[in-house]
Amino acid sequence: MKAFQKTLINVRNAIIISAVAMTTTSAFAHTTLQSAIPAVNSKVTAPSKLTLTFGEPVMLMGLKLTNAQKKDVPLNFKVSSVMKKSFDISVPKLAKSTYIESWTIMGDDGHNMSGSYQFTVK
Ligand SMILES: [Cu+2]
Repeated sequence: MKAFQKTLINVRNAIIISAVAMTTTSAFAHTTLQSAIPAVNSKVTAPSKLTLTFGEPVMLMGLKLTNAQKKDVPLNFKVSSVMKKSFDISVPKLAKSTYIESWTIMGDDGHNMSGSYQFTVK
C-alpha cells in the first residue's frame, strides 16, 4: 500500500475513534435534573426550601431564583465541595409570584451543565 493511502486510512480511523469516544463520554457523564421540590411548573404554597435531585452525583455550582419582576431572591447558597445527587437549599419566605429557578452543575468529567424551571407560589 502506498504511504499516502495509509495516512488517509489512519486519519479516517482517528476521526472515527474520537467521534465514538465523544459520544460515549457525553452519554455517560452528562446528567440532568431528575426531580425538584417544588415540582417543575407546579403551583404551591410558599416552600421553606428548594430540593433539586439529579440523575447522578454532581457538584452544584450555581443556583439562582428570580421572581416574576426578574428580581433575584437572596439565597444562602454555597458551591458544594462534594458530589451529591440531591441538594436542599433553604429560601426566605416567598411572596406570591412565578419564580424561575436556574441551576448550574458540574459533572464528574468537569463539564458544566445548566438548566432552569419555573414554579408558582399561590
Ligand atoms: Cu461532559
